[in-house]
Amino acid sequence: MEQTLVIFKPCTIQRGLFGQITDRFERKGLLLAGIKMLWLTDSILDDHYSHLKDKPFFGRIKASMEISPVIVMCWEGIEAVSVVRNLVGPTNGREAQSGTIRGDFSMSVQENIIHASDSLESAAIELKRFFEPHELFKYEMLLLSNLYASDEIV
Ligand code: IDP
Ligand code: MG
Repeated sequence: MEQTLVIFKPCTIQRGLFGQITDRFERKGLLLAGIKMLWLTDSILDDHYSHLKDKPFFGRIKASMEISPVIVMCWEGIEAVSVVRNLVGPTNGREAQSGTIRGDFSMSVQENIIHASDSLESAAIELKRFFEPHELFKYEMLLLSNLYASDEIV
């Protein structure tokens, strides 16, 4: 099973969308392996968004991510990284298709509701950035045979 990191951005906490967005992951059939609330700092964001450090809007993105605490989650499932990215939709909320989280809840490129890891490699790095091993829970999903065929479960 793959695991992926999701961050509920400050805009989502401020707008009171925690429940509605979490519902998307639960109803898809993903397993919640870890969750916590924390305040992001410049140094975490310098690592987390290092691919954007030369962009003129880098300072603005960091400021927007530090307005309120965020909620970080680890979601687990078969091909969870791409499944979650597809649930989230593309970066620009105005261009994201209806039915995706960004398409349904965002009008912005920056204030786009959540972060989700973009590959298995970045998921591993990002999960380590936000969770200690003991903060990620291994438990059986009792509905597994209702969610997957037996040959899909490895
Ligand atoms: P992603 O979140 O869809 O993976 P990235 O390119 O990794 O997109 O960018 C990280 C975050 O930086 C985006 O979610 C968005 O909040 C912000 N961002 C990216 N590009 C822009 C931009 O052109 N203007 C403003 N904010 C941006
Ligand atoms: Mg990204």
